[in-house]
Amino acid sequence: MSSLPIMPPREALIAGEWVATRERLEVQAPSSGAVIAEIARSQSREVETAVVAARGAFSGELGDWSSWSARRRSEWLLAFAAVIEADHANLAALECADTGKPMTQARGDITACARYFRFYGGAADKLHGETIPFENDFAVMTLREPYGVCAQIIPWNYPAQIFGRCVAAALAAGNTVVLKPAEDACLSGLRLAQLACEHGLPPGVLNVVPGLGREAGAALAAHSGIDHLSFTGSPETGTQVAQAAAVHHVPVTMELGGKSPQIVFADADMEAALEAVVRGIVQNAGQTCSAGSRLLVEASCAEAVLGALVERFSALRCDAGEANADCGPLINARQKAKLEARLAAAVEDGIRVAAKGRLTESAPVGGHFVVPQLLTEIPDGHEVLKEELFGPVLAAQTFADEAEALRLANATDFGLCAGIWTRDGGRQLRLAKGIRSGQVFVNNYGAGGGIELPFGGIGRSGMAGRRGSKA
Ligand code: TXE
Repeated sequence: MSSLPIMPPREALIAGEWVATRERLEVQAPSSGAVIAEIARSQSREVETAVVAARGAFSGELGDWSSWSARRRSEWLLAFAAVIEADHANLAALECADTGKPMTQARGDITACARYFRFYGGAADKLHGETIPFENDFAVMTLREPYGVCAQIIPWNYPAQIFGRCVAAALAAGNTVVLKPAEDACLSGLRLAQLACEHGLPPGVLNVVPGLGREAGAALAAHSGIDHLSFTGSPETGTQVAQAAAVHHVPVTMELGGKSPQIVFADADMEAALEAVVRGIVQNAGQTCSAGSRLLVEASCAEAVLGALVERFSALRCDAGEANADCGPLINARQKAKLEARLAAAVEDGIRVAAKGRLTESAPVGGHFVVPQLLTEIPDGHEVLKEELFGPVLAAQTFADEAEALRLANATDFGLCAGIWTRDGGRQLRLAKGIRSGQVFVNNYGAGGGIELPFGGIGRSGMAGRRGSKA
């Protein structure tokens, strides 16, 4: 295994100072189970001072952020993208150690994080209002104004990317931020915050309160001093967070996961489809909100497609992130136990594990590994077709015709992403319109959505707005 990267301060960042907490949380490497760091365990006290600092920075009582013009914010964000790129190897090593994801994916995530800062840096001085024709003696205009203090609660699956997506967008518009990273993976976020301070971001503009969801997260969601709340995580926690924010009429943006279908017709470019179907579920060990976790395959080609997938799944290898195999571990023992229990129940219900990948011999013993698996012969309406398993597990079904494909695609409360694989142009358009989903890809599948594309879902996948793009 490679040596550990440069560690950032593991404290809370409040008003530009690193503040130690009495209680600490251990951070485990998912690849080995070894403790690699201790981080601050922020409580409502730290959240309170962080919100006060963010308010001070926004109002102009702390630092000079409120006097920064849109152009100056733009220049800072663009320059910060270059700072991230200069620290790329270190940030990627931190992300790989902290999340267990294969190194190539960790590197891609840091590149994406820098691109978010570059994209929103470019947008910062282009957020125009409108003029509205009205009665002759009126000149009517709309002003695009910042919310103020933005609370951001982010998960552990793509910590650096989601940091970029949330923080860069908020700063571009002139907001200040209190960020609650996930207790399971917050090292890249702390390093990014450290770099931002060193790079001249005024105190209080970005505050970070590492800690537990039920403590720091709950205190932040319930705080009356925030002006907007953005949450990425499970639907269940999302409900609690949205209820807490509603008490103070704080607007929320919720990104809550998915059960996204990849629909393969017999006329598809099979090589491209198979490649994307495997990548769409194995990437990040399936711990991706937009993972293509369901396969719908046309009955007339099902034997050939499933046969090819059995071969591909059997060839997949799991190992520590640093070993850069096809698939890394799950984030923690709890997620692994939850997934294994669901898989055992599925087998008891008669579902067939048609293929499994393998753990390499060099994989560390204490890692939270679950090998990639292909499930077939699934009864209609079974839990594995409806619930987010959040692991490298693909649930396959067949369909007879386009109407059945549409019915099955929509047979879930989630609606985040979908992939349609067919050369038939009419069918592409009909299905793209008919599928209840925030994004639909045709002959492609882009888990993660892309920086420039509006990303977000409907139903249980989330509400109130999109991430990425200028949406
Ligand atoms: O998520 P939580 P968990 C889904 C995925 C996974 C499941 C559970 O299906 O299996 O969620 O993962 C903070 N008040 N996704 O338990 O609880 C927490 O500290 C305020 C989908 O890790 O939603 C973390 O920062 N905050 C997903 C964040 O919420 C609270 C990404 C997410 O944790 C809180 C991750 C509370 N009461 C999991 N409780 C996606 N959409 O990509 C927890 N948190």
